[in-house]
Amino acid sequence: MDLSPGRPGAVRSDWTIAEVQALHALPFADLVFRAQSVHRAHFDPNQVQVSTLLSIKTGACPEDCAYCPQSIRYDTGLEREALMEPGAVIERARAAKAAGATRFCMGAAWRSPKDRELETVAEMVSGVCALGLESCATLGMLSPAQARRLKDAGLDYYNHNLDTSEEFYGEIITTRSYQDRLDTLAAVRDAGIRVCCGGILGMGELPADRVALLHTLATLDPHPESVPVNQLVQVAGTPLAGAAPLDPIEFVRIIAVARILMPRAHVRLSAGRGSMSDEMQALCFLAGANSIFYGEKLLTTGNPDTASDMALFGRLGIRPEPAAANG
Ligand code: SAM
Ligand code: DTB
Ligand code: SF4
Repeated sequence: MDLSPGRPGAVRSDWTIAEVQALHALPFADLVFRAQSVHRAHFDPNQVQVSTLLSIKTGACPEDCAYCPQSIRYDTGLEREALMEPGAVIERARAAKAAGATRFCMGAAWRSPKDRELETVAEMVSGVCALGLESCATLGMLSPAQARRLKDAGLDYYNHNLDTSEEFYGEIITTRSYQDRLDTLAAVRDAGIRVCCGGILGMGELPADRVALLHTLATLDPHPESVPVNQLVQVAGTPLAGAAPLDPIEFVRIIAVARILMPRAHVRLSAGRGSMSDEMQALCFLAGANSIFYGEKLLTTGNPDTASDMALFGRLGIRPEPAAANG
């Protein structure tokens, strides 16, 4: 494929909303063919990156994200847990590596970390990197100095999702703004940490909100290195429990459009795989998804077991992607 500027598959940050809408509206076969063509120009189509998640601090979060079982405002029956000890986290990372993960992502139910807490996370990050794993953290909002501290500890990726369009954001979260999210993303980028940023589908948003989210992500310059596309995991007690389920074909379309817009990003088929058929996951890989969360648990909810994921990889001829060198 010709990757020179202006050709399909070239990396651009000047996408217009009209272009994103037009991709989203393509006949399904045309869209998936184009996404797979872009995918093949940049990646081995038979390799998928595998990340394992661990909740290092669980529940009692002051934010009001309507999807989240960890918000203190909703009674979801979740047991709160204090920040883990670094040694215990590193043991879990070792086990994830032994099971075949190449990246270890640590998530904390914070609005933003206190500096003392960040020091403990920095110790975890160094320990994870020393195992030869890629490290990722998601801790809420960061100041520029906090982002630099994590970079010094060796952090490879920071996950911070925009979740939906700016227009719909206020329907989902009232305790922070879209601009707060963009500010943290800029701090992470400026610190030299790779950016993992995506969203959640199936929260009652309109197709135009999904298009707008992709447009925002694809006009970041540079693009996020990693784009998680989550399907809402409905948790009883959260305001979004009972939301109308998303059409699976629409989910695959969003994966395909993300792949075309951000050709070099790893597009992660993230939360929600537990309720997807093998055939739907295969369609997502065909549409350009090339990363998954691997391990029986996401943060607080379930994920397919590792044996069934390896069996699915086997049936599809997919190999786990080797770890990139740290740094
Ligand atoms: N507290 C930090 C924050 O919100 O940035 C980090 C942890 S938070 C749990 C990380 C991400 O998990 C959220 O941005 C959201 O995209 C995703 N998430 C949370 N609950 C979810 C759910 N029920 N279904 C799908 N994704 C979810
Ligand atoms: C992301 O985009 N999805 C992950 C990760 N980043 C941190 C989290 C999914 C959480 C699903 C609900 C739960 O298990 O608590
Ligand atoms: Fe807190 Fe993050 Fe959950 Fe929002 S998504 S309630 S910030 S843990």
